[in-house]
Amino acid sequence: MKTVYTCFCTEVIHAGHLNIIEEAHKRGKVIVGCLSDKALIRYNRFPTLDENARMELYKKIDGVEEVVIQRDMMYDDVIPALRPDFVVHGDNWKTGPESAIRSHVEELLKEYGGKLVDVRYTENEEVRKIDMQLKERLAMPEHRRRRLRALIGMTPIVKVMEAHSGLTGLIVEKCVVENEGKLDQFDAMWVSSLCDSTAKGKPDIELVDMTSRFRTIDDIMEVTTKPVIFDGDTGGLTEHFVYTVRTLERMGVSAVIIEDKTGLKKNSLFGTEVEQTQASIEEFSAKIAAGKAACLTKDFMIIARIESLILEKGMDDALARARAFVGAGADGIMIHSRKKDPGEILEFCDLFRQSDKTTPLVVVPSSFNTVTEDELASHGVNVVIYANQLTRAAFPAMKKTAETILKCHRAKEADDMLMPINEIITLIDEL
Ligand code: SPV
Ligand code: MG
Repeated sequence: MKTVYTCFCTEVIHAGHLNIIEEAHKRGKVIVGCLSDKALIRYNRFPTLDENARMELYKKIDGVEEVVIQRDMMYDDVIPALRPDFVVHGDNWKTGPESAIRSHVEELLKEYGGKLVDVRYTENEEVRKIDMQLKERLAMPEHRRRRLRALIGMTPIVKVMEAHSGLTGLIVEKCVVENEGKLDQFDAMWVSSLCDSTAKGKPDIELVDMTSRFRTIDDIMEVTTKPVIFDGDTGGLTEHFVYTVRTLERMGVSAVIIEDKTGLKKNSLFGTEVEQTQASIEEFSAKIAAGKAACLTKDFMIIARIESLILEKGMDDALARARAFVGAGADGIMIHSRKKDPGEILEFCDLFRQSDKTTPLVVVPSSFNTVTEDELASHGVNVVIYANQLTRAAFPAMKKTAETILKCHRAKEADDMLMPINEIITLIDEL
């Protein structure tokens, strides 16, 4: 009896999957691989049913002989171990980043004469609707909010990219790349005060009010499913912060990061070039504790951001604050620096981890940008935030286009630098 392998990620079995099983069954004994949660989040949607529940679902399909877990998105674990005569997959993986997986599977099969069967992808109204419903489920506040904590437990480092509008949110949501034989994507979005303010042509001094900041979050959430981390600046008055926490939590935001500054906040990347005052440990601890007391779920995180290194107050001060803020209930610590060298950040992480192995650590490598995700993870960092790169990419491109049109008295010369019109009009999916 020949063996046929097919890998599933789905949480709902529809006509497309049944067709694949039928095609597989014609060729022999069917083994379904359930792609593990850890592998799934690197290139597909976050599962709302975990791998155990999905395995149970697949076992119930008629014609399925066996269900195994597949931990490697590239099939390196399952194919050499099972040596199936056939691998069956929908032909949708012939294009886009997934084609890298298909090519790799072909190579693996070639080694012992196994065959790849591409089954025509089922496109119909039912399949489209199910797909849409699964996506919508992830966007619901309950599902979205809890995913940041889940991701911290699932992946060596959670990768977060800034978003300040529906469009930038879509870029973070949909960008999947193939690199070094693997697929990858961002895990979550950062609603930066710097970028939100800059998009409105305003300075980053807590001038853009909370109602407007919430509106930005809503624009992003409307068109995405990934978790959101909100840059809450200083958190404002404690009496106001508790309301902010409630609103963010209800919206489905996963975390707010507040920084231990007081008075007129300026952007940290100015460092000591501008007047900035750090809040006392007692004052900031009280704000964290009040915020935690206002939370209605265990999912929502309040992360304390420490400005001691930015304000040149030293490592001991940063560590003392970190311990105090965790003691006050902070669900994570963000440590910031504007040095080009990541040395002081890595030193902080190593020292912090000596006595605290579990509290999530967050860093924002805007200045110390040579440091890699692997390096950060090896020093105990759990979340990396790319805080402003999309804004900084768009601004020079827009400026150059405006200048080119002014110089040429027409748009033709600028057009060569631009996205084609037919791409922009199809960029946004319609319901
Ligand atoms: C932001 O993105 O607004 C931040 C990070 O707070 S930083 O600009 O580095 O202070
Ligand atoms: Mg900020």
